Amino acid sequence: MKKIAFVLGMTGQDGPYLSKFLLEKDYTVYGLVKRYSNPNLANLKFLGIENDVELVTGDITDDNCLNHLIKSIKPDEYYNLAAQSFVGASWDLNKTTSEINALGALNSLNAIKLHNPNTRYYQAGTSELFGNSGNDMQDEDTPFQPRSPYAVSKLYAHWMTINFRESFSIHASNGILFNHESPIRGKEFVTRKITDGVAQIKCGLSDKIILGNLDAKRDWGFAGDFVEAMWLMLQQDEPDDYVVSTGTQNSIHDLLNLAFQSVDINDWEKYVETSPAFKRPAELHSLCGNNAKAKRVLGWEPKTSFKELVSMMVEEDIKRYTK
Ligand code: NAP
Ligand code: G4F
Repeated sequence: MKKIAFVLGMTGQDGPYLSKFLLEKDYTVYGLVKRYSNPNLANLKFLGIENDVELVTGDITDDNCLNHLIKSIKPDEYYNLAAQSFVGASWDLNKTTSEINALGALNSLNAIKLHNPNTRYYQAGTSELFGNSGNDMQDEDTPFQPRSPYAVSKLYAHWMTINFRESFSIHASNGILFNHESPIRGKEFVTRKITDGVAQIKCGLSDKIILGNLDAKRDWGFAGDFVEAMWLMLQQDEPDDYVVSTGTQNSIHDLLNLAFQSVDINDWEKYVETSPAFKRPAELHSLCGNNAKAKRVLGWEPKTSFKELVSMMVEEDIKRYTK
């Protein structure tokens, strides 16, 4: 019998990469898509899987809808990747962010408990939980100090996942994922904003990129590598929580250097401006994940270097402007 996976967040970045990975493992993949007047399946099309997944209409904030879908799909594995995932927007959208990210996780866990308790649950957690921890590297034992409404909403989902595991024996795991990017990353996130901006500059379509805090440091990996760790968590006998990261850190200056270098521009400073409009009410300065547990228990390793990731993203953005 083919295994059935239900992926929420199907139109985003990770949903399509995870679905492609699961299809290659011969899963039947259902994907939740919100109702739109103009559906956006561009990311599924980019990976060539738009006709291989079963799309169902729904919304994670609608508990009736999830109850009905769990009853009818009866998934073996449920990947909750649905979110208002842009930290920068979460101050203005704090209620929406909480309804989707926090209560959406609760709706999911309740639907599983009530209608198919053997479904294994993956919660898309985040390194944003750590805040400005003060540690050089963060691991599963680092205390959480969330600094944005986004991070606070994900903290609720993190603990609710653990609560359902401990109270009702649901196989529910938290992936605490550090930043991961790809050519289908949303253009508001800093990596894609830069690679898209560099591509436009290279193609003569623009002459500047306007950014916020250039001193922030992140542990950036490739989404295509990270989705394997999500799947591996649900293959373990026991549910647990894992940091997933590359263990290397770069600054936005490093990102700019590599992105511009990949198109042979070495004097990038003249193309980059900063504006307070892209700064946040509370910044998170430095993140770098210790992935020892994921390596040891899951046997997971990141495969793509930061340099390869940035080149891949710039290359794809240039293709989009030169088609
Ligand atoms: P993304 O590109 O922003 O995708 C989010 C997805 O959630 C989209 O498909 C979006 O649909 C969907 N969604 C939003 N509101 C929904 C609702 N009410 N009901 C159902 N679906 C809804 O995010 P991502 O980068 O793929 O990340 C996947 C998950 O991992 C998110 O939970 C994110 O918070 C978490 N995470 C991401 C990273 C990272 O670096 N990428 C790191 C740690 C954790 P629409 O497009 O239709 O709005
Ligand atoms: O690319 P970002 O918007 O990603 P951020 O805030 O780290 O969040 C992403 O990763 C999290 C995991 O740690 C996920 F949970 C979350 O869903 C999302 O995927 O910003 C990265 C850094 C920040 O410090 C920001 O202030 O880049 C800085 N930055 C500087 N200029 C900018 C800009 N960020 C954006 N988006 N746009 C700018 O112009």
